[in-house]
Amino acid sequence: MNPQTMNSATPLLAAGGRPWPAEAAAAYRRDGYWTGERLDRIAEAAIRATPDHPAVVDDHGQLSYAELGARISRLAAVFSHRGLTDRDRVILQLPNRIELVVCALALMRIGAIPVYCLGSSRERELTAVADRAKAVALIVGDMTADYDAARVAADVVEQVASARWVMTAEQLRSASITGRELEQTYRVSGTDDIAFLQLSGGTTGLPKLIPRTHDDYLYSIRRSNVVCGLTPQDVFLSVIPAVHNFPMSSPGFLGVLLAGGTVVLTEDQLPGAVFDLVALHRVTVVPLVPPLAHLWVNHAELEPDAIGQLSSLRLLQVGGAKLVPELARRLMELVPGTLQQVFGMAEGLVCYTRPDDDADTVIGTQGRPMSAADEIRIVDEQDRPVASGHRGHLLTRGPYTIRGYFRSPEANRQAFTEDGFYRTGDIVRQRADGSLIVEGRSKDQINRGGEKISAEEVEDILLAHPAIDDAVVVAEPDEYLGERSVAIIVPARAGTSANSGVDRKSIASHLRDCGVDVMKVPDRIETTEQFPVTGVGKISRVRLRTLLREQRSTNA
Ligand code: OOB
Repeated sequence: MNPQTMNSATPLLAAGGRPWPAEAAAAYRRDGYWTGERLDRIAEAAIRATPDHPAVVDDHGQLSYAELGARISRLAAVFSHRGLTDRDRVILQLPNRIELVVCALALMRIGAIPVYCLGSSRERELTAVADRAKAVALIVGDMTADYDAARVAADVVEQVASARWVMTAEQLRSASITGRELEQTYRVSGTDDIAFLQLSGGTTGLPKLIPRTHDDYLYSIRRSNVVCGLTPQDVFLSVIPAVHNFPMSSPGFLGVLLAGGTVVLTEDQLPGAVFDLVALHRVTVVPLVPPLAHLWVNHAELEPDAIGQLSSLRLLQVGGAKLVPELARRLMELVPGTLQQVFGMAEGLVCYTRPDDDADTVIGTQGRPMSAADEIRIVDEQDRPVASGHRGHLLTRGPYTIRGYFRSPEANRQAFTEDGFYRTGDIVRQRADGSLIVEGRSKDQINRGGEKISAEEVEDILLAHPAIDDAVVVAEPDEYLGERSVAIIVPARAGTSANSGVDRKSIASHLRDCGVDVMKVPDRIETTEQFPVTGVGKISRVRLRTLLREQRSTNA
């Protein structure tokens, strides 16, 4: 059939956004960062070298490398038969199960582009994302007691013109194909084109799409493997949803497949069950977000005998949100010598503390950029570099940091400098040794235990409520989550419309009715007569946060 060839049409990356300038791309190739390999071939070396070694294990079964290779080829053929082809975007909303890995790699094998969505996404986000990506299909998880994913996906197909069909995890598992059809190869675009789209945590009304190429993503994985010292003996456990960039590529399940190790995926986050899994599979690497790390130390305090179950660990990674030094210290005591802080973003840049760093660095910093080619600028409000060691806005550019979101010219003007630096929205300080300390954030976002929520997105939805005149969503500190979301609402004036139903329950059910991600429902709702404003008449989020703090301390 078709030989694998470069497609002559304009790369989708160029059509849908901003690729790296030709000069930068040539330099990244020349200097060996971009190697022209395909992401879907990431397990190829291990498939050949150790076909019988366990590749992926989940709560229901496992696949050896040979079986993984065969499953990817078979599913690629199934997809091809269903009419999927190069550059077709496919929404992928699958839990931590073997199908996620097989499906993502099978889509990429035929040049189709997975668009990773979180399990908590509901109709509103799925529709918006499918629409922006011009997705042709949705692949979703099995029906659960409280969510009928296939029905919601079918509704999305109704609403989005480009979308044609839905497949469930169950259908993926039972899809069959004949031997002859397996022989085909596929026509795919170049490795400098989009491999997949990831959702940005977002600061705008709707999530933006992050286009990652085969070349840039493979480099970030290869480099992560070096920094983290991955070997075929490593056993990696993903407790956090594997569609997040952190457990996918830092070094993540993809790094482990590249190294020929074993990936364990679980849907159970309770520390008792997770500790059992660590002991059972002799897990060596686990990425956690701070709330899960919290659960781990609490569990170990309640059940000191359980600590022995963690003896195989060599790398306990914590990232996605700020790890406070107190929790870092407790983790150091729980599993000495294993803690690694990871500060990264789906847009690119990843920083790690290194296994041989001293305790102060591991406890007190979020690590340093992983690549010598990562360019860092720390600037003031006018984009001028701050004095060394001072805090400022973090900007970054490099061989695996995107130059633009997919089809978002407006957002790109704000999120990138003219010379291609990404404005991370993080406020950092850099030590003389290059280590970064995350000190805050300038973006309007709530980091709810690693899950990012755009304040503007939730505000827009609240404003559609008939009993709400105005709404602002801000973060407030939470002992367990780090931050939680508070909506401050100006109820509609009595007489103009019903303002009786402005409590969390009615708001929560309003948001659910709108098909909003369950995670985005505000943790707390407050009402006020009017908002404090800044000198230029804008709503002051800083003042709001202070007011909330005052309110809490008077209530306490
Ligand atoms: C990771 O990626 P995203 O895209 O979900 O979120 C990125 C943002 C960063 O800009 C920063 O605001 C925050 O999450 N963040 C951290 C952090 N790690 C991420 N803030 C403080 N300390 C940290 N260690 O979250 C992500 C992607 C790859 C690797 C690790 C995390």
